[in-house]
Amino acid sequence: MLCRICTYKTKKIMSFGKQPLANSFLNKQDFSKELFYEMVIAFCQHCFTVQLEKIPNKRNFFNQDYAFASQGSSSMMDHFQNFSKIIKKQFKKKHTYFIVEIGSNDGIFLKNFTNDKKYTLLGIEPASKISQKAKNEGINILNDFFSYKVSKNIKKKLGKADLIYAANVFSHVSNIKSIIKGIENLLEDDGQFIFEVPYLLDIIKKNSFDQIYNEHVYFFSIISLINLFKNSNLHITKVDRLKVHGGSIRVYVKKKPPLNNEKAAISKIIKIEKKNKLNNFSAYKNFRFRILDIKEKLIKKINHFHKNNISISGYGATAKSSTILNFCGFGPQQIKFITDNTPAKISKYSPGSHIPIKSNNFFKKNLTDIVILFAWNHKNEILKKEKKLRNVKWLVYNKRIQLI
Ligand code: JHZ
Repeated sequence: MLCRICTYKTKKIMSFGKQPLANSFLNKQDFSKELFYEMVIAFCQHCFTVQLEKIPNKRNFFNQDYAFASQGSSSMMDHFQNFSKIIKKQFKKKHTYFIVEIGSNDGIFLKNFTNDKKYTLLGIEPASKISQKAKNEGINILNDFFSYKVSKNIKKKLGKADLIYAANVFSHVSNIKSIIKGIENLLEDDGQFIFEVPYLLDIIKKNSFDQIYNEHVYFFSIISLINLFKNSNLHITKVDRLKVHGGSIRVYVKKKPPLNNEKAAISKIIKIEKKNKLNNFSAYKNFRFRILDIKEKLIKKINHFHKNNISISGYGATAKSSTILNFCGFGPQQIKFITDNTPAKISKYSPGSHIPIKSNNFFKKNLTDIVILFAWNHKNEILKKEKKLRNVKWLVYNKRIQLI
């Protein structure tokens, strides 16, 4: 395929076989209508972007029925509240500030600004049901996808934005150039575009290949992001590494080029990326090898448990679990159920693998010998919450298959 960023021919890394839409939880009667596609990742040797090959149309999944709700995790609530404090400290000079969030989900970030009139808020969120929670908090929500066209309408009605924020959204959109054009158009000259995405270096180092699913079109390194912004009037001025989602980056983008000290800090990160060969196909060839190795070991382990009547459930019906379950071919024979605290997921079935999703109450009443921690990125929060369950063995699988 041709690279979506620079149009050079990409090199295939590997296929994960037929995969469903990661967040499309189903009712039994819809099993036969389920949509599958072949999930392939590729690397561009010219701009160094890792990306999915063909993906289904985003309107098939980022729609009114989209199930993921950010406020299901208290540590993520803390994360966004802490970031809002950083922004509030910066926003001291003017009387009013206009904050736009692309992909505002249930309002987890914007709700931190609602009690101060100096902030004008706008969330842009195509998942209308999930966005209702934000609307209930009085946040102005536009149920649409952000694009250049949408940016023009917003600018006309509300003016230019001081902050455009996008958490776990920027790597989700294949038409990323329209997003960048829209940001350039909507952003104040001294404004900032700040985004957070899972960091490719962490994915490679921690072997967290289950971050690969239909919603994540791109897997960014700083080297690739520099190439992405090259043809725009936007510049990366700062990068923070974050612990969330197994390792993410928060990238600060401005209309002004970075200062010398900012440039030096970015160069340091690029040096680390080059040391880890993120600009070289060899890193991805090794990644593929490790993924296939874990797959084989995980299948062996789960089949061993199954044969020996050791019962298994899952914790967190994450988007990530969809990749693992369908890649390994697991179903309700091996994994009895997955527990999740999201009302829109409970009583439905997992995409492709058709494992029942159950409440936390059900989980506690039907404890299994082994619990696969599909929400491994929330490990501390979950183990703390469930610390009374002494006989349960938690299984994690990315780098090494381990019982904890
Ligand atoms: P979590 C989603 O991925 C999709 P997922 C998306 N593409 C993305 O980029 C990331 O988020 C940011 C549940 N849970 O955060 C809630 C409990 O049941 O790993 C969630 O369904 N009990 C936008 O789905 C799931 O686990 C708990 O105590 O991989 C966690 O999903 C906790 C803490 C969570 O994201």
